[in-house]
Amino acid sequence: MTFAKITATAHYAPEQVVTNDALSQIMATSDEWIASRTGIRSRHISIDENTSDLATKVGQRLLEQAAFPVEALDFIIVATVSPDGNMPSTASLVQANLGAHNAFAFDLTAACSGFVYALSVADKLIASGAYQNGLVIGAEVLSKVVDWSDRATSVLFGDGAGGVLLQALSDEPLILAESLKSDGSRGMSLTSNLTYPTSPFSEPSQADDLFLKMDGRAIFDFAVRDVPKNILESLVQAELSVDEIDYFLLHQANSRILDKMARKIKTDRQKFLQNMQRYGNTSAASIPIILSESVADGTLKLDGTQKLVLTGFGGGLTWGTLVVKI
Ligand code: 4VN
Repeated sequence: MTFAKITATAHYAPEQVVTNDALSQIMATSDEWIASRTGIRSRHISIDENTSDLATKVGQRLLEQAAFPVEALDFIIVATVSPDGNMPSTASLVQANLGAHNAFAFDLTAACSGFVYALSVADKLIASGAYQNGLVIGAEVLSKVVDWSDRATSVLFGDGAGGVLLQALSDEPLILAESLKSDGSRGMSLTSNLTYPTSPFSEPSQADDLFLKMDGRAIFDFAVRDVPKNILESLVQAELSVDEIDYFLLHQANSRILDKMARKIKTDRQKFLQNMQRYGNTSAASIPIILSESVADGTLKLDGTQKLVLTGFGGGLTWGTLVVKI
């Protein structure tokens, strides 16, 4: 059996950096308020690039880095909650932009767990033997989805994209253990782009609710209660102790939440990589961005020696952990 291997990582964010101080010029907030509660100091905000543009940049960088021929791509998965539109999918736009004419392409919607879900799915596509090479990209332009009149949420999010090239060329599994979870019964505590039937045959009852809305307390409590349990269950499944994990790459929503999680799973907080201070919360893009940055700065090596925990959590509700050997 041939397993998937991550052969390249890449990320891209729009050039425009917006600091907390810049936000305090346009709404009643402050660097002190944002930084002390979330760890976020700045974020990238797109002026004119859409989600497919960010994802295409990542795709180009992945192919370039691995000197990989675009026609050999079998699939492209884009995890996003801020697609260019419903049709065509953002992944289809990326396929066209790259000229990946042999690849099938689709978006996967699992909010902040999107990259973790997508990497799990892609791993199975390759493990099945049916497909050999694919791109898994998380990409978001959340600045078009947040409610800029809501200072409680708009300061938390940012734009960016990251991804990996997967190739069937390993005799060892990439994913040592995994646990993907959903609880739709709690889904209304984090919503965006809710739409309702409004045809001439409907009684207009509810108005569309396009912008992002979050019950911060509910999501905070969910993250602290359900996610550490999920990480520990995955480690049990992998028959690994917390100490055998080199680094934990968790969704970059809030550094105080990561502090609490590190305490709950009894690990050194330094092993929780962190970059939300420069990106804010980029939902499905947060894990592939920090993965790519950490490979680029030499913290992580794609040489089969390091074990990582990748954990996403957010809208759906969705959460999930992959224990991977990269
Ligand atoms: C996962 C999480 C969050 C999130 C939840 C709450 C929160 C981020 C509430 C309290 C507030 C500071 C901000 Cl844990 C969001 C997502 C969506 O990607 C996923 N921040 N906060 C305060 O007053 O301290």
